[in-house]
Amino acid sequence: MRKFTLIFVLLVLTASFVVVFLYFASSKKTLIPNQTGTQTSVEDIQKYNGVDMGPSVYEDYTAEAYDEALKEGRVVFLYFTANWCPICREQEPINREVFENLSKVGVVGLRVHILDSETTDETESLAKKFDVNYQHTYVILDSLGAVNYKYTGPLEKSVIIEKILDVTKSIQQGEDNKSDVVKIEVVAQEFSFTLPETEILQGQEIELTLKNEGKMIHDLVIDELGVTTSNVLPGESVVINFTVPENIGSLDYYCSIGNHKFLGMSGSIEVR
Ligand SMILES: [Cu+2]
Repeated sequence: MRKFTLIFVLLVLTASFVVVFLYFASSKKTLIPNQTGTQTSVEDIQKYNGVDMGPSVYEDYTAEAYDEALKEGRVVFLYFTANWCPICREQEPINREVFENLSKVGVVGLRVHILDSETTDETESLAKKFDVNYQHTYVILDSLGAVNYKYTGPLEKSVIIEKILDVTKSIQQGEDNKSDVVKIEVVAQEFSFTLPETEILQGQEIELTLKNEGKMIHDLVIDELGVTTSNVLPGESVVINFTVPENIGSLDYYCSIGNHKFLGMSGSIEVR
């Protein structure tokens, strides 16, 4: 009977050790920062390659840098940190890597010291303003200076990038809505172009879609603007963007494939 109890106790102890070991192994794993980033984030960054919102910086907080960022309507990334804190120390290279990846999105990143020897009255009052009571806290402000994201604890690189891009994206979309780009669809066939009866004005921004509804390859060239679409296969379309010059009365266009131009694929758009 005693032997049986002993074996039972040993079994329970072994099981507990296994459970405790597994718990620590798994929790340790989640704390290892993801250095590679996710596919979505990389794609998001690539989307911004064409839209240069200025360089991003990551530096120590100064009132001047902070005020200027707010005045310019920049997205502001605040990392509240303490020089004695091991988690902050681990996050620092991750934060720096984030900013290396965000070179064109114009984010101002500021390292704000709290609860340590480098804390100043200014950094302390900034922490109070955003109700930050602990180090290793992230605060992201939108272009109006409002808190868009706040988190205390370690964060993976991909998550930080995602949170920052969420804010810059909404700004970018807002700007896109403001500019009134005129969209025109031109249909190519053998052997003619069909244009909508849209009024084109000097100085206007145009987004032109060339849709090939024919059976041959076509393109569209506007010599005055140096605009040439790629070759468009039957059933496919291509989009080009250009601005109509101020000093122009018409835009001549044609298809440069074979002798299509002389078979009827040319014309002139009146500009007012
Ligand atoms: Cu053609």
